[in-house]
Amino acid sequence: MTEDPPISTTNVEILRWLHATPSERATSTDGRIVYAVGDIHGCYVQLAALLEAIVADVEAADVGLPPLLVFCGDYVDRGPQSANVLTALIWLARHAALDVVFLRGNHEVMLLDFVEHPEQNLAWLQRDGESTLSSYGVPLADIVPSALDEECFRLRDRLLDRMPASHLEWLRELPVTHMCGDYVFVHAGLKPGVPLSKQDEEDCLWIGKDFLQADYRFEKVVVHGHSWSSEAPVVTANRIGIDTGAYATGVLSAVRFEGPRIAFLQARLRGMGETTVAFRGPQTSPGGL
Ligand SMILES: [Mn+2]
Repeated sequence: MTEDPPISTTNVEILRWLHATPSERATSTDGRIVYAVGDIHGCYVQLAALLEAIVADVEAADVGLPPLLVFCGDYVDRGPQSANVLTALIWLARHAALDVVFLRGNHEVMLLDFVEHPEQNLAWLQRDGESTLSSYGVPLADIVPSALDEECFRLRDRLLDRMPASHLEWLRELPVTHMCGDYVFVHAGLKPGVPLSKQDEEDCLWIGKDFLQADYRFEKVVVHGHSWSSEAPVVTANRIGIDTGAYATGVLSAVRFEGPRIAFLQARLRGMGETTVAFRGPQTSPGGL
């Protein structure tokens, strides 16, 4: 079984700022406050701190409809505590006084593919999945790489012994996109030139520069994760990227929409961030976000 999650988030700093310019294209969030959270990748401590900050923000706001909280996928792999992240998210879905949507990321797909066909997913196991198996108490450390194609079935079975059934069930049900007001939420992005209703699932989960470098205007502004280059979220005319590489930078980001107003929250683990240029958002606005 998984270890108890650490409860201290004192080593995490919360940063909040209002984006300088309101969105011109996206003015509607269907009358509610909407939050979207970027790629967590097993970074449970930052997730816990960010959720605390979001809950406090919700309590301070004068809201009619319950706020919507969208997670943009890639909950597992790379970071240290994937099992605890899934436990926390499933708890949140059951208990939070928010509407919560969890999107599918390509790392959730790779984990499920490993469960179905371990022998075909050894590259994932060695590259990104090792930390996820380890978080469920299934270490790979004593297995030599050349033995993996035989050992992978045993590793899969040990993982299934230790993974709560609710985790597997939850992973299998994640939707690929979600829409609210003038925004569409998706893990990786969308294929330029293709209407929202005709998007291919593979593109939604995996697309890279074909989406990032295009200035194509979809029917809605795209909010996505999957690709990061620094600790700063990216805002362009057609998309908002909120993956800030938490597993490498220590920084987990969320965006907050209220009508045309765009704001950001970040949970920053102290003592990390050497891999990128330090980023400080503009200071907190006086009235909160
Ligand atoms: Mn991804």
